[in-house]
Amino acid sequence: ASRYNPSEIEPKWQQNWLETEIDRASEDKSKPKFYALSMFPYPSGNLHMGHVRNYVITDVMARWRRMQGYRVLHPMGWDAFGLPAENAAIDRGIHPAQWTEKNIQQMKQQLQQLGLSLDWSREVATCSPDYYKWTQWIFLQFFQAGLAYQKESAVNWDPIDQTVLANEQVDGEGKSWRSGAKVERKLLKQWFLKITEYAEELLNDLEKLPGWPDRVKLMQENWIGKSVGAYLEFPIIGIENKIGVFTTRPDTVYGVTYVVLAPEHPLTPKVTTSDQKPAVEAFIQEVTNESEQERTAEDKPKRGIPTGGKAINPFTGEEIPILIADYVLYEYGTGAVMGVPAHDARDFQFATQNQLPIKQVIVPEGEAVSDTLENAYTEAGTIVNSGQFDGLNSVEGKQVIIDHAEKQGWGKARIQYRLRDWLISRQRYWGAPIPIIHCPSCGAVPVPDKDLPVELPEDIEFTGRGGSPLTQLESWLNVSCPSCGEAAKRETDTMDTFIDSSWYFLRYTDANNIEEAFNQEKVNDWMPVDQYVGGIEHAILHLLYSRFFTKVLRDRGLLNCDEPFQRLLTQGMVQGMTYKNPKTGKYIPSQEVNPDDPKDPNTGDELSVFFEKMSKSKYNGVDPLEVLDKYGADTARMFILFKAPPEKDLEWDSADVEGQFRFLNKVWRLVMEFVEQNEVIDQNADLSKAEKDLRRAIHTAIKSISEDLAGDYQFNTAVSELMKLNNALNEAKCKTSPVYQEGIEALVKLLAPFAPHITEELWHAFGHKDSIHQQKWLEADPDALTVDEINLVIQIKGKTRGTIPVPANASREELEKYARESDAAQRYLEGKEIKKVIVVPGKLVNFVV
Ligand code: ANZ
Ligand code: ZN
Repeated sequence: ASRYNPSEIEPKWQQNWLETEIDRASEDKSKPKFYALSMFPYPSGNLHMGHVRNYVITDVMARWRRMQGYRVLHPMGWDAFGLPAENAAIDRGIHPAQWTEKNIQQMKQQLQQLGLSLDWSREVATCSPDYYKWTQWIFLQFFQAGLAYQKESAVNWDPIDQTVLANEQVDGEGKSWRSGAKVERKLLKQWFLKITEYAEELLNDLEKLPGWPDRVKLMQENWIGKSVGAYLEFPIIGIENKIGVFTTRPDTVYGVTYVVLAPEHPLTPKVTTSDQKPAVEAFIQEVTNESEQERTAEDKPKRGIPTGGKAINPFTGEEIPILIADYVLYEYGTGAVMGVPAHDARDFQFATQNQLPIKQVIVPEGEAVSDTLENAYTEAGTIVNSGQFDGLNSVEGKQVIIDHAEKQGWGKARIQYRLRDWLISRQRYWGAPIPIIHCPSCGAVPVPDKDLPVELPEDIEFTGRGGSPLTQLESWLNVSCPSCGEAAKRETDTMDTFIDSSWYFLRYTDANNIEEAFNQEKVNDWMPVDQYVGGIEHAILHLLYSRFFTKVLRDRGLLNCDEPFQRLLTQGMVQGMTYKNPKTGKYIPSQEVNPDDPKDPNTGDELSVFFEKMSKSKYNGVDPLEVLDKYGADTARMFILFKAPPEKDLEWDSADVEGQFRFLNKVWRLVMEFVEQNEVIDQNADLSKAEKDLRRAIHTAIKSISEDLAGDYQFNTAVSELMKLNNALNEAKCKTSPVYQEGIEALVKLLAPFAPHITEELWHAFGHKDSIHQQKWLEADPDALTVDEINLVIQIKGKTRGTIPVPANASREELEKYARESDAAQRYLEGKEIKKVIVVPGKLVNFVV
């Protein structure tokens, strides 16, 4: 018989599928649609195991749905703008477009080796002008809707290279990746998208996503960060302005003993007295260079100083000091807080450090005010020391106090979100140019649709110095204003690459449209994505931005769905065996380690051995290409699917890879033996017991595998079922029966979504001319599942003495009769008196003697 040779059959079928375009999304509207989507890759040049896992998972879903009779959209593309291409240009002088194109070709070829059923006719690359024309057009949709605006915002500035740096280009010590200079913060006018306008809907609609992991929804909820409370105003002594604060605890307003401004708050210089001025200015210098993380770290002492200014608490009429402090963020709420040290942990720490008074206004129900407060009391309780509000429960008191404030003109109820507007400006070359022209008389003017795309100029020198290359190319920069015709300048910022990926799933529905971003009918036909698969690292930003885009485009009348991704699967990580020297902290490449006695080859130290996410720096990666070369794609797929449920981490284990290769070899031999003997004798008589047993095994496999796929995609148990079926066929005593043929064909069909190449080859070996991947998925026959015989256990005084086959539907009486007649009973009961007979239907009969 022929040998299973993946290196021969896999390329053959891959070629065949490409040529016959078998994976093109069908437009046959009589079929239900299924949109299966993997998060598209950044074209780094090489596929890693995380990609492989992601795409194989989606591919099984897509193939299975096709066999079930769906028309399936399963596309692929490239998230192709971004920093690495520009870094390559700076470091190696290769143009970002060339670098990217080369990587795409290489990775596409690698992807094709996996046997993925992708519709390549819809391939998109976000860096192609055909694509970013529409990215720009969509930006202008936002602009026209008032959802894109400019504002001053801080960037990382490299003072040596005179250029803006992305966060990734600033190291842990705040130094530039290239020049090593200490990075500064600099204010620049930049573009923002008003995602905050959709905060409430983005939060509420999480409820419409039962097919998303709870963990991801919770992360989004926290990111949006809704807080309910009040806006209150504190008059300032001696000047007209008031300090507005946002508080979630209006019930504590009588306990305010000071107010704090963020150092960069515009009122800071106004309230600062002349004697405090030098100290305040020095302090501002210091904190504005710190990152938000540094400023709000919980374990860090809260630093602040008085401004000398004073405010009035409108509720009490008391004079309170105004301070500035690093823990108050300018970007959140109003950039000012009312300090209530008795009831807020941060305020308590701050007041204690700065000798500010602490005044209790909430006590636990039924308790008195305590003399010394060791810590802030942050729970609910009874309001005290608060004039007319004394005695109220603090939770109910909130609204009462807000109502009072509103009546007096001191404030009102307010909802606050953590979510901030999305800063989309990047001072880089390799991104979609923001299609705006700045005119001295007209201001920011959109580039007219007919002039889109604003293409990236090609003849550019990449030095990494002197700002974005776009700011240096006069010929590109200088244009006339589309509105008045005067000399004007192009916007030189490009868009955050997260914009490109916020709508690519819409483009796939109509990827070759040159008239529109997408046709409405097509987008409404395919959307929403039925199943999205990707890494948990995108749980927040990418998914939130995509949801935001979908809602805005819906509100512009361009599509009609509220949520882009119906179901989401976040696949687990692929982990590799990792060797680390615990003394030096160094990772050791596995090739240098003897697995039976793991020692550091340099120092001789005993190594610690564990599984960790594969990464270059840990030398624990497995190259997908090596596995494909050695075993082929089908084995790699089977291993990945079998080793762990898709959402769990997966430990790479070469012995298990080998195991799957052996399994596929067994399937190959079994099927080929059948094909070569090719004698099926149709007796046309009642099925024998062996045939019935085999039929049951076949239909049990169909049922279980279908359920494993339909539920939570439990591929691992589905593969176990396939192995069981293979064993049942192997051991079957009826190899010339039509039932055996049924079983062999079922095995091949059920295996098809998992191992597409070997099954295609075997299917053709049966003599078929069409593709296995266009066959109908099998349905379990309920009749075949019924068990008609069971093994009844015979016990004497609880001890098992034998088993006998009996009809599965036998009654209690019949069971007892069969049992009494059995050899075992006859032998052990001889001459004994039976005191009691216990019958457990379906299981056993126990004689008590
Ligand atoms: C007085 C108060 C008393 C507060 C109390 C809390 C407890 P979340 O839930 O995160 O929205 N705050 C407001 N703006 C701030 C800013 N820009 N920087 C730092 N802190 C700020 O938190 C809202 C609370 O955080 C607000 O309620 C305010 O402190 C503080 F017993 O006001 B609270
Ligand atoms: Zn103009």
